[in-house]
Amino acid sequence: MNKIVLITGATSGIGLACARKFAQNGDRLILTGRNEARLAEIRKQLAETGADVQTLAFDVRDREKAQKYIGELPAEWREIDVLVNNAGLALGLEPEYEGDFEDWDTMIDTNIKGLLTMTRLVVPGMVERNRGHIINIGSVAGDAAYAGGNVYCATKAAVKALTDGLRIDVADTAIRVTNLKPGLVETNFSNIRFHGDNSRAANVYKGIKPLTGDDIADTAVYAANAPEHVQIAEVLILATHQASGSVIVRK
Ligand code: NDP
Ligand code: 8X3
Repeated sequence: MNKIVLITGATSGIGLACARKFAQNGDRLILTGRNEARLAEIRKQLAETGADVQTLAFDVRDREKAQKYIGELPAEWREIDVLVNNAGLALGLEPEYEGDFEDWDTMIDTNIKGLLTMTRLVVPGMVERNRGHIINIGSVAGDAAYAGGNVYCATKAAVKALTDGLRIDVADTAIRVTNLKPGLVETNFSNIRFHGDNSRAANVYKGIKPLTGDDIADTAVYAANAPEHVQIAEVLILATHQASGSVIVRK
């Protein structure tokens, strides 16, 4: 059945790939991100393929704006079936004792508090309708810390705890809750992590064939379309030559 899917951070990488795959699946999309011009461009491209797309430009850290935008959705867009909590980032790879306070705040405010805000705003409607699916983009980084990953890993461990907690809290409803945990995915992620140092970012994917946003989006669409009695609770997706957050074999 054709669903309404809200994706945070849909302007790039995994979020954009999810937008394209859900659109191919015939779903209606609410795409969010901070970059309004980029959102408009994506909306236009998807509309040309026949997709029905709404865009909302806001920062997930801005609780007031998030509340206003979600609250003001027109009636025909209010019944969100799938929430993909994807917006997130890593900043820095320093040892914990040398980390940057501002980077820490940005990661915690986006990856944890932004995800919580969106969950708090969207899930009550799902509970009321006894229908819905929350797909949180966690990470292999949430399973075990790696060198320099400290605060980023902690935010993704929090995503795991919040996803598990939400699954418990809605277990008496028909709502499903999924934690999708990618490993190395080549997106804008490392450029952001290294504050625009593109050659350092490129090194992250040297000697290994990384995952793509599409690889992750395929699983998100699969989980959202599984039979109603099937809850894909958690999926760890790694590149073939990656065994964990810190074991990567480069050739
Ligand atoms: P990208 O940098 O390519 O995309 C990140 C997206 O998040 C962008 O659309 C960006 O949009 C959005 N975003 C960032 N901060 C905010 C904010 N404050 N408010 C709203 N939107 C925001 O990276 P990925 O696609 O790789 O990352 C997506 C998710 O996947 C993240 O949660 C990341 O932690 C996770 N992940 C990534 C992995 C990887 O190896 N790439 C592996 C495991 C998990 P805009 O700038 O327009 O706001
Ligand atoms: C992103 C994956 O392990 O490269 O969450 O930080 S990792």
